Amino acid sequence: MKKKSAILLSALLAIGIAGTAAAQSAEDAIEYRQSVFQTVKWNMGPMTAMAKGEKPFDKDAFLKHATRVEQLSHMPLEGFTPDSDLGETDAKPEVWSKRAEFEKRMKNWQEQAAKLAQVAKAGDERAIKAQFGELGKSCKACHDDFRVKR
Ligand code: ASC
Repeated sequence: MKKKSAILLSALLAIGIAGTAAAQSAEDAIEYRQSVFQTVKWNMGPMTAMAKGEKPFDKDAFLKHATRVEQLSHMPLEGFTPDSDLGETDAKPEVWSKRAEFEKRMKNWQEQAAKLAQVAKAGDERAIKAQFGELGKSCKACHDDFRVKR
C-alpha cells in the first residue's frame, strides 16, 4: 500500500511538472508579469492611502506591504520574454528595443523597494513616507517610457 501510494504520487508529480514545463508560452509570460504587477498594485494601495493620510499610519501594516513589494520587485523581469512583445500587453516595443535602459529602470525600482523595506523596518514615519515617494517615482519612471498610456 505504501509503495503503491508512492508510485501514484510520483506519477502525479511527473504529470504536473511536464504540464508546467509545456505551458511557457508568450501568453503565459504576459499573464505572469501582469499578475505580479497586479499583486504589487494591491500592496501599493494601503501604503499610498497611509502616505496620503487617507488611512492612519500603521507601522506593521506598512512593513508587511513594503516587504512584499520588495520581494515582488524581483519577479516581473523574467516575464518580459523575447516573444512576448505582441498580444494583450501594455508593454511598449521599447521594452525590447531599449532593453538596457528598461533593465536599468527595473533595477532602480528594485533598489528603491529594498530601501523602503529597510526604512520600514526601522519604523520612522517621516523617513518611510519620504522613501515611499522615491519608490513611486521609480514606478513612474518606467511607466512613462515603457508602458502604453491608458
Ligand atoms: C502605485 C501604482 C502605480 C505607481 C505609480 C507611481 O501605487 O499602482 O502604478 O504607484 O502611480 O507613480
